[in-house]
Amino acid sequence: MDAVRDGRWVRQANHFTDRLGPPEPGRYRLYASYACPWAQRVLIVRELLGLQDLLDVAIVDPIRDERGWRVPGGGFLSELYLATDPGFEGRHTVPCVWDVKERRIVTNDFPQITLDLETRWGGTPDLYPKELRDGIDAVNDRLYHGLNNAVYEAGFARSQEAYEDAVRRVFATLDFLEERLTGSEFLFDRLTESDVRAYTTLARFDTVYYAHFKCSVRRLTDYPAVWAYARRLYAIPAFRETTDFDHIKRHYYMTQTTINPNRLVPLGPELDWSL
Ligand SMILES: N[C@@H](CCC(=O)N[C@@H](CS)C(=O)NCC(=O)O)C(=O)O
Repeated sequence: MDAVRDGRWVRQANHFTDRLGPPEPGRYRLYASYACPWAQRVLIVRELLGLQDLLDVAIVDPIRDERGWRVPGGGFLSELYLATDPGFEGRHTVPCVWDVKERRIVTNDFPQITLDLETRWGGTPDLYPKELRDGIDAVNDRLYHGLNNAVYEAGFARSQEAYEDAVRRVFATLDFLEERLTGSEFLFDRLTESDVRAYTTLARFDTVYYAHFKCSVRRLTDYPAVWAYARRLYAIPAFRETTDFDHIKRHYYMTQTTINPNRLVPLGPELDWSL
């Protein structure tokens, strides 16, 4: 389970960490939410690499209640977790990959799922090219601690100090991205895994993280290069078609009731994501 240490919110470790075997049509099913940035990464990569026929997808209901994520056809994601490990006590999270043949969750290790699709299942473009891997890993690490997870650390902080530390990291990372993307189309010389990881947080930034997680020093739209970059990615079908602002808003504002107890969903902001 997540922990709170000195007012800091600490995410639970990923519990199921087996690796995906070779692709086999009908064998693996991805459970994902359009609301969830970690799950959207996998949805984007699946489409970019054209793996739709090899990896089935089940999209969960955006509103989670005390029983957790509701899966299509009735039932809850927790049943799959408990079928795999009856003693599992953590949160039942998306994304996770269910092995239809062995009836078990293979992995909920979100950073590894996309890398496995890229390196073991293939397809083009190559989002994790060998010659760029060290650089991509370093940028991904920076993105995780300074942006992807830092917005959650800000939102769920239990002390002013922990909140401020997280928010400073968020805006330092946006400053870094602004500099890196000024004059560049992508974070590297082509589209890579790092762009997928950056995008899913940027897509939620002004709509959710700014208000709900109090990451409100500046808006994404105040960063000309980063905002143009986010819209450039949104223009790519794999990014756009897996971005559902309605699921995103209803999920965060209606499910995370410790920080939004009245479950009101804001009407704004009005944003024009077209290029
Ligand atoms: N697997 C990671 C990250 C994935 C994650 O946090 N997914 C969220 C949605 S964005 C989720 O499924 N939460 C379910 C819950 O908290 O019960 C974790 O355990 O923290």
